[in-house]
Amino acid sequence: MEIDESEFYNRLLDYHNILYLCHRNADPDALGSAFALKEAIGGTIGVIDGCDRVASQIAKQLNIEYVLNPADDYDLVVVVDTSTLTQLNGFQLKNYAVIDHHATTSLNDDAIFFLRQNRSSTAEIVLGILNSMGAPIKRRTAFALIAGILTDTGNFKHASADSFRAVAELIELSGIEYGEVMDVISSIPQDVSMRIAFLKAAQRAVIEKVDEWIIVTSQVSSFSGSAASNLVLVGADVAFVASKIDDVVKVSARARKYAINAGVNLARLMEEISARFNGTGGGHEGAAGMDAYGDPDSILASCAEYARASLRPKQTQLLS
Ligand SMILES: [Mn+2]
Repeated sequence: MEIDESEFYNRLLDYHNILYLCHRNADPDALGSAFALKEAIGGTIGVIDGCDRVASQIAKQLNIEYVLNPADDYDLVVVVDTSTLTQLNGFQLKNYAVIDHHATTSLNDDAIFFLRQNRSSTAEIVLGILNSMGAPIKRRTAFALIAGILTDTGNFKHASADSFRAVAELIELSGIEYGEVMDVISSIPQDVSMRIAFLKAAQRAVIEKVDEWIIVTSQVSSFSGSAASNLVLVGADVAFVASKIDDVVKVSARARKYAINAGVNLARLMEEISARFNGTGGGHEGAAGMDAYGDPDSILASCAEYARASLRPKQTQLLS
């Protein structure tokens, strides 16, 4: 049976032992929504298989406790932000309700009751429930819901007016600062040694401009793959980052889509260059790596030269 926000809340009050169940690899929308409901109404959060990177970060930051792969011994299971049964990895649903924002939720058919709204995130629907029950919006709840809205809208890229309104309301009611949430969910890793590797990769970057293309090489002692991704993020079209560990030179490469379209194929590049340096390499067109032997500077120079030769001038690419 389909019901509205206040009815959803009233129905939940009939149960004493509620499990808020998130889909596998739970994202911030699922976890944040489950957390807000648990805080307001009581119950337990369940997660199938674990949380994704950002949701794990939020769980850590807010001290959110959840049960991993819970058993079905609850009075009611509230399936959160989930549209199909397969996302629950075969969890046996008996007495359950659904709260979700996806267009079609096949789970609704057998649910005791469900709340579905056409929103950008489940978090926005949960805010509606909290408002209808007159619940105060606490900081942790606001943090979790804003994180859910932000990630489900791709940092507002797919946001509706309602999403902006919901975030504004959450900030206003809780006193939380938007920047606090952004700091946690941004792509910057929390790991200090990883951040230092990124900064060193940028500091040691050898930047080469070929026509309008930018090819960057650098060296770090670890995290070469993420460092190469970051060099692309800050401006490189193609980036090669080497790490020398004992005798082995590990090179990671990343390329922007534009560079791939213009002829760069990092998988082939890594295969060929690694063979020249007694190693092996491969991967994908836009992300590849190798383990080789020799002088890191020479290996990186060979990579850059190969990339240079593969790139068509940008004009040609635009006209084709
Ligand atoms: Mn969602």
